[in-house]
Amino acid sequence: MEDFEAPYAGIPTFLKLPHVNIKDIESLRNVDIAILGVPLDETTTHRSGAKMGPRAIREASTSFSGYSLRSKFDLNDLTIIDAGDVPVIPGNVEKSHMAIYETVKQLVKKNITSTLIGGDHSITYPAIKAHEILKEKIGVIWVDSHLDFDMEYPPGQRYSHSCSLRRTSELPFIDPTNIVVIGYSGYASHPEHEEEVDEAGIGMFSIYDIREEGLEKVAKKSVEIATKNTKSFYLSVDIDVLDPAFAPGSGLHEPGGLTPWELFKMLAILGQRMVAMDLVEVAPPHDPSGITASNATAIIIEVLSAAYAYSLKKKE
Ligand SMILES: [Mn+2]
Repeated sequence: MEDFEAPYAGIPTFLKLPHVNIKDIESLRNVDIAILGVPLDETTTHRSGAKMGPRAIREASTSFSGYSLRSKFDLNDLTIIDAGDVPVIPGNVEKSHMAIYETVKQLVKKNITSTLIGGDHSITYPAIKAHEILKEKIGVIWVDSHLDFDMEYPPGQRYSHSCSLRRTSELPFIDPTNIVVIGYSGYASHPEHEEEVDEAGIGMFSIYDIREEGLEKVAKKSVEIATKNTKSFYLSVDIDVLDPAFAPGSGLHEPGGLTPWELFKMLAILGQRMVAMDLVEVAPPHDPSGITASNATAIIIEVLSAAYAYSLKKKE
């Protein structure tokens, strides 16, 4: 019998990688990267469906090899696993966030590159909080067409996807001057949102800054900000930074977003110095052709390949 499996056959783990249950992570040795699904969208404030994101992205990813022509790097040369999903509790954001925090903490402890697939953007805060065990400052690069900087939204909700950057900026090991938001476009926001981000000392490159200053310049400046007095940064990518033409399956459309080409080019620079990443807000019920899930897969491959091509080159 041929040792061949069609892309659409078999169990669809991410890139058809081996599945290791996150409960067995303690026994793992020498793993470079763990893919972790976070099927949670309880805090979505517009269109829901992001809890189905991990499964859709895994399925889309079965058509990808794991090679990035851009970075000339093949992820299959690393020890990379699909660690399954964080055991979230439907309807219970607090317990679900605690589960994300505990799971990512285990990966950080073992020096494994966490790669989270959301889920809504609320998952990023507990994932970043898990890095407190490093006992050092880290930066944050937030690629998103929204600022996610509400104090509470809706009223009384402090841990929704609209507040995740605000909560992140309050963490004691994150200096707000090491945070940068890239891709803000503003149709869903109000002028005071920008002022609040600015007053907090957070860097911001809007969609207009990217087009005026150029992708590479913005990416390099962002890395400089995030790594000033830190060794590394957490990279969070909200799929809605892409124009809705390329990512119809998101929780909230922002017309006038980036093209995949622009985003991938930028991520090849941003990916180089990141310590962990997430890709959030893919909502498959609004993604009839599957293009959003395919772009999400490419984003993950571009970031991880850029990170490892860079770190292995540095070691040489
Ligand atoms: Mn977001």
